[in-house]
Amino acid sequence: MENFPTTNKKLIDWVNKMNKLCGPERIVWIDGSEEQKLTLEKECVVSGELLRLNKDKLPGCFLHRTTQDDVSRTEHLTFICTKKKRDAGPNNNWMSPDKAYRKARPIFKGAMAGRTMYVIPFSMGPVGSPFSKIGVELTDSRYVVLNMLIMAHCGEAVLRQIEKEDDFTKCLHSKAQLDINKRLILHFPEDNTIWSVGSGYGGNVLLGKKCLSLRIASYVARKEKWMAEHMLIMGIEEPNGHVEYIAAAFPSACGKTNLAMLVPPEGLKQKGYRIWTVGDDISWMRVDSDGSLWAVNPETGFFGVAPGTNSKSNPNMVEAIKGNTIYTNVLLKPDNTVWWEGADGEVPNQGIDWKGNPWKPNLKDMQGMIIKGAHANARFTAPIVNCPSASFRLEQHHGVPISAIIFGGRREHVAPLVYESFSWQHGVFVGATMGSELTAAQVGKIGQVRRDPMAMLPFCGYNMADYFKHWLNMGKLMAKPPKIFHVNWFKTDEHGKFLWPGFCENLRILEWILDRCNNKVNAMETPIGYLPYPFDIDMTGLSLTEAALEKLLKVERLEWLEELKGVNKFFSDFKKDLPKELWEEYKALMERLKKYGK
Ligand code: GTP
Ligand code: SPV
Ligand code: MN
Repeated sequence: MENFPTTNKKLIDWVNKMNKLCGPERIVWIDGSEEQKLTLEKECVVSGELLRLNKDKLPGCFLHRTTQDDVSRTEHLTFICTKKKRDAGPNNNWMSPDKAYRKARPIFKGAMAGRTMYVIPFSMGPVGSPFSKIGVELTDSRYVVLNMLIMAHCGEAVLRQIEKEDDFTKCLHSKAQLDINKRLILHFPEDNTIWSVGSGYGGNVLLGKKCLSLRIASYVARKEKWMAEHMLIMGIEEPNGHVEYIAAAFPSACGKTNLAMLVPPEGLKQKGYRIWTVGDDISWMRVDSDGSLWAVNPETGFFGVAPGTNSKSNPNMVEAIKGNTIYTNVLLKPDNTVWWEGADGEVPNQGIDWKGNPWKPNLKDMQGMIIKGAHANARFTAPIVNCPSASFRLEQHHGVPISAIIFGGRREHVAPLVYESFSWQHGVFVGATMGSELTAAQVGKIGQVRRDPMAMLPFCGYNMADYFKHWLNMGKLMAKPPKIFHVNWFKTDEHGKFLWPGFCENLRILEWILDRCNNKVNAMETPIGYLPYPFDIDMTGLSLTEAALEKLLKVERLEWLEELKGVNKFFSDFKKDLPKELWEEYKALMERLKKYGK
């Protein structure tokens, strides 16, 4: 038997069992040391898994290319495996645990032959915080190890914690043959287990992220009366030093990362705001003894979308990815730096594209389509501490108090720029009825609208009817629940152009939101909720026509009535399981709309 650096029987038995199944040549335990990391990087460069980037311009940075059919999460191959189908709900693909293990076992069988199996003990949340959860990921991918070292607390300290807690999520990953026909992302909430095979893409293989911190965590959170959400967390500091925190749920590639680290726009600068980034993707929240909702970000890194990231859209991120960053599926420039569509500077006149082919601008494929240098879902993995706006409260075991929860989708029409819900229950309805157009972050037809409640459709590890009930119940546990808002940065005019400039200018809307939380401004009552009076949004330094603002803040009765048809269909899928409060809200909204503007 191997010499294991732990005495925890559960861990030893499980590693031995998986070792037998996957048949690696050897086992290496990840200790979290710099030395081990450097060794792994060197091995990756030799094997070709990573390419070392320009040491002067991008120190400690690497480029990785995935296979061409492994560039985003594969939701159709992702399953929740509970004994009862009902517990997974209509929102998930379901397989019985027996069947799932039976299906995956032969794919894992001997899959690590000739490879090393890495054992990564990791903690989501600060090690030892009562709020944190521990996992151990077994993987045959060094790329996964190096990414996990950025995204979570890994190594020795976590092993010691496992000895105390005697509990952890069992996460097994093998890239196997990277065969999409033998790819499965399986969650067994009843066994506290995740099995992922046949992929090398972030969301499918960094098992601490979506798999543990959202799918498994949401399941656990309901039982333990807390919340695991697909939300950014940010602090907005006023000139007097007071910081207010908000959490916002937008679907994948809809602007969480951008908002979480925005730099105040010129026009608002003299007000002296400062933004603190706590997290850009996941928020774990619980009710504290003060009756408010407190949030922690369980991650230590960003796994962000590269295309569109530049000094104008996100200057803090541009700083954060200058060192110790892993780039995936971006364009390689001749000087060993990287580029993507919408990056700073000029378009390079040549390079190697994300597929590894020679590239130059305006190159077309067989169908006459322009070939992109970077994949639309190309990503970077960077430590949060690299970010100039990183919050000083990141490692605090207690988290930060949340004043407002914001939902938002990518909608050309229907949803106005911002509105406030009437109550917690109405806010839950607003979140539950969210819709968004598909992006490159998931496999599917880009642009198509789908309902994505609380931006959790792909990430809720159980029946969403129960999830909505849980949200309603959480509201009752709070003496001071956050107010709930909805935003839409993506409304377009008749030519399909965005009406709202977005990005840093979004602070103007956050300002209104906080003013509402602090009872500083009045608002207009409409059927869908409270909307701002145009004069309550600070427009200093922004040239936006009155007509555009009016359009952004318009509630289109007919569009909303049409929208409700989609909501009705979505709710009906949950049959009698859907909480009656949501149908009540649905009917009340319908009534208000019918009377509106008549
Ligand atoms: P995940 O990491 O997939 O969960 O996504 P995310 O929600 O963090 O998305 P991100 O911030 O990376 O947003 C990516 C896309 O949204 C890019 O194409 C941005 O250009 C675009 N985007 C972000 N903020 C805005 C905005 O305010 N207005 C507009 N029009 N586009 C935006
Ligand atoms: C998302 O798709 O919401 C992401 C990227 O944050 S991934 O980790 O791949 O899911
Ligand atoms: Mn995400």
